[in-house]
Amino acid sequence: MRRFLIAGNWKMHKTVSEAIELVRELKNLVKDVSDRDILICPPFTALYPVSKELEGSNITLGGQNMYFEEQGAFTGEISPLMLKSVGCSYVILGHSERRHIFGESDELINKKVLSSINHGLIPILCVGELLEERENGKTKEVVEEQIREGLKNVNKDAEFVIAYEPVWAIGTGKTATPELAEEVHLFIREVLSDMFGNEKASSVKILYGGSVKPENAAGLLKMENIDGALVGGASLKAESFAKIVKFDM
Ligand code: G2H
Repeated sequence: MRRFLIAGNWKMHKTVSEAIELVRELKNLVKDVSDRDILICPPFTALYPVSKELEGSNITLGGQNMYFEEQGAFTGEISPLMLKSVGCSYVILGHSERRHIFGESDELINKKVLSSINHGLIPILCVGELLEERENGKTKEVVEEQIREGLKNVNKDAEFVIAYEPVWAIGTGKTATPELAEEVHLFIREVLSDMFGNEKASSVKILYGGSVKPENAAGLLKMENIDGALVGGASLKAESFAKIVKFDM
């Protein structure tokens, strides 16, 4: 059985004091949740203070990105060792904003995925098609390539999470319908099965991301192959994120 994972991607939001305020409120709202995993991914500057706030809580911490090297002359980058040192157990990799605003390639993302695993972090590999690709019937082709390239040389015993985020649904208020999302999630599981075998494929969590809100979360999460959500905008308020975490099955 796969446990649900509800992850908040704060993107470039929240100063340290705002982050602490949000996390204090959230901690309290979700303190009784024990049957699903909760993750928040604040910006780098807030990770350490937030990790102190999270001590002893049921919320885990993740980074929104990292570079694949441990250290060195890479101005502006953050390494897996640094994420570990501030209490992260997950890292989001290949988010569409990294791919499309910062030009990250599948090859670079694959290096990051391998490095995160080698350093004991669980990567959340994000994949998803552009509107134009969907309209041209290329959704599966695009997603399959991102999965195969992103997970190249990944050992079958490694823990990783996939997040399907159709780019046209990110921050736009347009959510994929549960049926539409499920179709791609099922396809992703088939690709994983081909790469790693059935048993592994059925144990991998596949999250949906793209304008997930309290109003649409339950509909998406009741689909068989949707194992959680990667939430952007709605994770910036404790109340709305807590509502998504506590969706009714
Ligand atoms: C997709 C998502 C979180 P939002 O990027 O990764 O953001 O929920 O704001 O669409």
